[in-house]
Order: sequence, then structure tokens, then C-alpha cells
Amino acid sequence: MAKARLLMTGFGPFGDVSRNPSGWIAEQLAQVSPEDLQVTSQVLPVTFEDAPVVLERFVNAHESPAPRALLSLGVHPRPGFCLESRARPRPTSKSVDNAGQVGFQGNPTSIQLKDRSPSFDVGALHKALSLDDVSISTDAGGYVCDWVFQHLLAHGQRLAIPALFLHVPSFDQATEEHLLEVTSRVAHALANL
Ligand code: PCA
Repeated sequence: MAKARLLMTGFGPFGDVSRNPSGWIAEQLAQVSPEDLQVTSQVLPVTFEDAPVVLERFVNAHESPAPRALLSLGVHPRPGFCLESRARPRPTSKSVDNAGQVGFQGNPTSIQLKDRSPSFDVGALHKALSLDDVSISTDAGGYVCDWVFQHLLAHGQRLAIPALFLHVPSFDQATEEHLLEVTSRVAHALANL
């Protein structure tokens, strides 16, 4: 049987994160494609303007035949993993991105979002995963991850497939093995909804 295809993104370096685990995980899982999954990945730049553009190009290039799900990853400064359950309409963080911008400076986007939350029951997915250091978050941070999350949701809605944002801990807080293990479990659960 053909493997289920999942599109995964992570981010490159930014601020004081010189090695971003999210981009690393996405690249690793595309190489080893866990269990019955075929992961195709893309590393996004940490800029409000370019990240959604690179995301759109990536999804468009791989949307036929339709992937089973979309999963975006980003690092956060906390221990543990967060399944993000709500995206903000506009960035609110005061931190500059890699282009020196605070928030999105371009024209208002034409994103058509029916809902700012994933189309499936994140609570049920969380319960099914049953992993100690994975929790549900209602605040994706208001920075570039949050901004990408709403674009990701729009792609998921357009393609009628599940889309999810997962915040992962830094390399200081989790081993490489654990980062790969938890992310592949989430990817697997998402692709099998
Ligand atoms: N984390 C940042 C942006 C890129 C990343 O990996 C965030 O949480 O918004």
C-alpha cells in the first residue's frame, strides 16, 4: 500500500536560536520517513513576509495528489511540546524577525479562514497520543509561528485536510531522539485522523 504523504515544515535560525530544532526535525523525518508515512519537508525563513510565501510555494508544489495532512513545527522557549489550537488574526509580538520587521508590514492578506482552529478535535488527538510532555496550547505566541499557523490552517481548509502547528522544545531541553520520537508520533496521529 502507498505510504500516506504528510507535508512538514520547520524554521531556520532566528534571534538567539542558532540551531533551530524545528527545521532539523523536518529535514530528518523527510529522510527517514517514520513507519508508514512519507514526509516531505521545507524549512521556512523566520520572517513575517517571506515565511507564508515559501509555505504557499511548498504546499502548491506538493498538493497533487493531495497529502494526508500538514504539520508545521517551531521552537518555543519552554520544556515540552505544545499542540497549538488557535491562531491569532494578526501578529502581536514586539520581537523583530530576521528581516528586522516587527509584525507583518505588507498589505492585509487575502486569507480566507473559516476558523482559526484546526478542523479536527485537538483534544481527542492529544488524548490519543497520551504523551507526558505534550500539552494543548491556545496561544501560539503572536510571532512568526502564529502567523504561519493561520496560513497553514487556510491551506488545510482549502485542501480539506488536517493542519496542525506543533511547538517543540529547544535542543537544551530535549534530546534529538526525543524530539524525533514525539514529532513522528504526532505526525503519525495526524495523518491517521
Ligand atoms: N519559533 C518562533 C518562530 C520560529 C520558531 O521556530 C515562534 O515561536 O514564533
